[in-house]
Amino acid sequence: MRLRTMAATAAVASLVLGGVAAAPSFAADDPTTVPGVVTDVLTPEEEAQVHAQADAADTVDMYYKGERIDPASDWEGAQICVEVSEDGTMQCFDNDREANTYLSANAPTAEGRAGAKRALTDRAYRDCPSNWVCLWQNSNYSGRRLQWPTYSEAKTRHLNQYSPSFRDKASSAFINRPQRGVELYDFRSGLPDPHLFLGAGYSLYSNFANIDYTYGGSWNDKADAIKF
Ligand SMILES: [Ca+2]
Repeated sequence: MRLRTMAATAAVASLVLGGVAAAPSFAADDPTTVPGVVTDVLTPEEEAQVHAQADAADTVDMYYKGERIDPASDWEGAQICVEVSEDGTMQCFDNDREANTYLSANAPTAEGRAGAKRALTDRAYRDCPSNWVCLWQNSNYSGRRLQWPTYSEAKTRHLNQYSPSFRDKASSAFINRPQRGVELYDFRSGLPDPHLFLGAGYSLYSNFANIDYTYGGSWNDKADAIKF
């Protein structure tokens, strides 16, 4: 059962967002394909808060091969763009080895650096280093990827700032950390905004087409913003 009541959503919201210790836990050792998802709509108050935190007009500096790029240029061929500063700055890369080599020295948190370093030698590495959150353009963790670190406090980003690749494009995710889930939002005009909680606990979400959307259909290619 994917669609739950408002009460259940509120309970999960407080668990996920209220504190590290109380976050829901799933299988701790291995990534799981069991989606610990909850989807519902925001209250008007929550909606106002999210819109204030993530504006479609937000911009972010993105760099690739030492040059600043225009996100509207479709990343100039890069495949992976990773947030490397709390101000939202992204560094983009051709492949995992390049990304993890850079991040093992330059990620904004010690855990992020450690995860990238481990990924360079881990034979079971799954394309999203430990202590990071990843969102892919296609199902089954394929296509272009956005990647965010784990800060002490959650951040909300509008996916439009990484366009044209990511608004209404996200199709799979990996929450590769033990605690603190991720929330995705779909901004609607004239209707309450749906949101989707993805549980933490090294959780894999291979295909958003399998997650029911509040107003019918699925969450595939719907997300406009992320809280990580
Ligand atoms: Ca949308």
